Amino acid sequence: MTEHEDNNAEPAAETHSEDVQAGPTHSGFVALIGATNAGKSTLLNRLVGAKVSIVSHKVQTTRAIVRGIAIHDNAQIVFMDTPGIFKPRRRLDRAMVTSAWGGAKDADLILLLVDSERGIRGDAETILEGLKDVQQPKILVLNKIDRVRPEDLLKLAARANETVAFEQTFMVSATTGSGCDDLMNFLAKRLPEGPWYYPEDQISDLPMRQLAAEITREKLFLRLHQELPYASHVETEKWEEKKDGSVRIEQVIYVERDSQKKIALGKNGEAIKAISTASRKELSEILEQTVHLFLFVKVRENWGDDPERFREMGLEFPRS
Ligand SMILES: Nc1nc2c(ncn2[C@@H]2O[C@H](COP(=O)(O)OP(=O)(O)OP(=O)(O)O)[C@@H](O)[C@H]2O)c(=O)[nH]1
Ligand SMILES: [Mg+2]
Repeated sequence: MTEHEDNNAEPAAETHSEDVQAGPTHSGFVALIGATNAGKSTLLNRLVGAKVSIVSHKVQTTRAIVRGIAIHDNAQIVFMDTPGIFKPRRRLDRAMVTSAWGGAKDADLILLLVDSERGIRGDAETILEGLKDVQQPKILVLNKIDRVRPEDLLKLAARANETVAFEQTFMVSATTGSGCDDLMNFLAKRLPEGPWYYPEDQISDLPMRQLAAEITREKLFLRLHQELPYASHVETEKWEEKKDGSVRIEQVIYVERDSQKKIALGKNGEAIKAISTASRKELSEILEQTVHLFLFVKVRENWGDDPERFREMGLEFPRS
């Protein structure tokens, strides 16, 4: 951090406070990587100050890179939320993990997020090892500090820093916001000087149609269990702005088998109704307009091997 401290070395006597604020802009891409469920999407939303990426208690919620844009002091920080890294089995898994590492390699800075309650084992350990070969500056972020004792945090920080040369270690709680200001202050200074990449009021690069599909997928992850969330995929098919200021949105939930369709619909359509209500409510809040949401469940065997679905999600289609 020391090489950046001279940014403050302005000739104070001649500088008005507005001039200091107007100083050089900083900008850059910051990848959030980590094991699945570490809290990457929760932290992204916290740092951006808006819901940009969906969150659930289940693993493998995020499937493709989602950019969330924050402005802090003179810096525009473009966070890249990535899918959690885990041992892939299906084609979709492989695409998700490739996308996560790709995100890291495209970033100016990498934040490794660790669930401090879970510690460094399994996937987190594999990622730590993998980070040794990544060139960019790396920052360690221990998340979920609301769930652990301080002495355990210190042990965890020491253990991670033994393996990878992290520039800094931060301890945060994405849900309470604790430690997040320090992290933002650091990032704003640490990113290189340069013009902003996005207009000032833009908070995400995800088109509304896709965010809307993601919101429905989140409700589905929260409501349905076992293999179903992983066997399903949501697409927005129709988006019609009405004269009365409301919007009609039609979405399709793709599942792989007829038996899954039955579960997604639920007894007397209860499951789909609950998903639809929850999604519509949140979409109305985000869009600030009345939303008429229509969900259809369709069986599409092997959607997980269909290149078109991957393109739709913003993922590369793995050849094998
Ligand atoms: N107690 C606590 N829970 C947290 C914190 N951050 C995230 N969580 C919870 O951890 C779970 C996973 O959060 P996500 O943000 O979806 O995790 P992720 O790393 O994006 O997961 P994937 O997209 O599946 O890789 C959710 O239930 C969050 O509410 C935190 O700081 N404290
Ligand atoms: Mg996520």
